[in-house]
Amino acid sequence: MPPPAASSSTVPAPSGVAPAGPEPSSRPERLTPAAAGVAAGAVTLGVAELLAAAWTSWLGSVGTPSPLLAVGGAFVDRTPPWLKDWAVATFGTADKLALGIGMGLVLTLVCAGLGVLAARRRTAGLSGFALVGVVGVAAVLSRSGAAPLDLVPTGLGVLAGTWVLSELLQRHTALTRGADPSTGTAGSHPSRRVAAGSAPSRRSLLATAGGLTVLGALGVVAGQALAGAGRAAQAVARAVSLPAPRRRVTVPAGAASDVPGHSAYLTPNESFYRIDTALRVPRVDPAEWRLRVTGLVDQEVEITYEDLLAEEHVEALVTLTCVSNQVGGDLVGNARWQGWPVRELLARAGVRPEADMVLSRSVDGWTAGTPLEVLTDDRDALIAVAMNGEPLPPEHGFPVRLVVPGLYGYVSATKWVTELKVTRFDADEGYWTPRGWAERGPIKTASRIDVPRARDAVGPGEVTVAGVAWAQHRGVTAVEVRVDDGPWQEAQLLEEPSVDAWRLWRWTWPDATTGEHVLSVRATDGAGEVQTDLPAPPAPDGASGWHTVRVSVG
Ligand SMILES: Nc1nc2c(c(=O)[nH]1)N[C@H]1C(S)=C(S)[C@@H](COP(=O)(O)O)O[C@H]1N2
Ligand SMILES: [Mo]
Repeated sequence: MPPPAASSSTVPAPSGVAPAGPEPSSRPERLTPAAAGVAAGAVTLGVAELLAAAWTSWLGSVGTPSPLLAVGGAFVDRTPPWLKDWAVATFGTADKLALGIGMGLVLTLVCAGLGVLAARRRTAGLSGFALVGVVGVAAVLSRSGAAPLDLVPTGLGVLAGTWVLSELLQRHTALTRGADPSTGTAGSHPSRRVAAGSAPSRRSLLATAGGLTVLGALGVVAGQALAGAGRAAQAVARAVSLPAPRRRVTVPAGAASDVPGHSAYLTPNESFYRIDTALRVPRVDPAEWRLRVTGLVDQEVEITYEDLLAEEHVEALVTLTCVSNQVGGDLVGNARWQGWPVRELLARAGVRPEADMVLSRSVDGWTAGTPLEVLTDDRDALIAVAMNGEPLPPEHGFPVRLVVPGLYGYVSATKWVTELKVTRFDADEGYWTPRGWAERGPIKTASRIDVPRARDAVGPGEVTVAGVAWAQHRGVTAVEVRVDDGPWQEAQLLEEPSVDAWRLWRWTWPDATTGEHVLSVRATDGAGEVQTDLPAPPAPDGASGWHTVRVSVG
């Protein structure tokens, strides 16, 4: 509805001159209720997160009593592929931090809005606030491993927050009325009443709300820190002593490169990419850990960590790749893994002939659906306990994960694995499949230029170009580089100790001429198949296309 013509009396003041009339908006009237709403939200979360830390650390809750982590986790579970793509492309492995900041902003706005609503219509506002609490409780109860007791932290937090909100608003109302006893007098702008009558009390009310907000935020930070510190997984991980593998692998010197900026053949554990849906790294005590083989088997089998360490282990060089990796991206890493072949455990259980898939499940309920044949053929599909000679780091799956050569991580590389359900593709599906990702995820042949990097200044003259190429389980038999639209030139391949791992390559650009140039790369796999130039986004089954780098020479 258009404003009545009379409202044009609020002529904007010339810049630098304060308006002469009443304050231009009812902002001060809304500020206090909004601040009260934010304070109530902060107190809710502060109380809930502190209690959740106690639940996790001392009550040993295996669910997600933290409402922030539960809501965040539920959100992650419902992320459509385009959003996951965008988030990974934009934030990379900082996607969890970005999610946290986004949730903080949304919650602040919602709480501020509910505060304003509650100042006008108390019941509606407080009910809205409680409703947000119910969403939190529902999220907590929906997480894997949730027990009824897990709702207590969020429930008590919401009670505390609702009380704070109604208490602050009551004072706010008292102020508003107290400033002008003739409430409802026409012509007296409400904000003016307050501003004129009780600026100091308003200020102290705002200060109280601000103080409560800070306290609440501190509670959240302390809660997260305490929950983290209460986890012993890291210490335990360091204490584990690994058995000697039956077969060891060594990396020949000829597989690695000394070109500055070139990928290391083995990616150090600290810099290995991490992708998972776990907002907090699961804590798994190896003494409690079990791996169960269930489903279409002759007999169910359950093994302990000790049992697993007593089996004959092998080592294997396997390059993991995330299906979300963009062309030229870095969601790929190579490691020396140690573990027990999956096929030996499956053989012990006796797989029924009608089975064609293994649904592996992690302690936090995440699942991957892996074709049975890649777990039973002669490749090194491992129940892995070590990465580059160290027990698995907690964020890479301690104590036990799966590593399967040739498949993207989302259909194979289950971290914190606790169950292998032998099943069928037409009966079960992995976590990402109903979310828009392909049922099967063999890794596409790919190559990447590491140096020079985009927009590096190089040359003129001789320029070293170097990078990696991967076609897991098929191997890389050729890499070619091209300058602008020139002919493809054969790159020098470094040694390939395993077809399951990436291969480093380099090429000397003999005569780089001044100006802008585009370098392109493509690989050929062990079957003689040349990497496709057809560009495809990561969803649904992995990106494709040639990696190009624009450099300026001179
Ligand atoms: N439990 C669990 N395991 C998981 C995932 C997960 O979300 N949860 N993500 C998978 C995906 S998508 C990838 S790419 C690899 C990444 O393994 P990394 O973090 O050790 O590099 O782990 C896989 N294993
Ligand atoms: Mo992934």
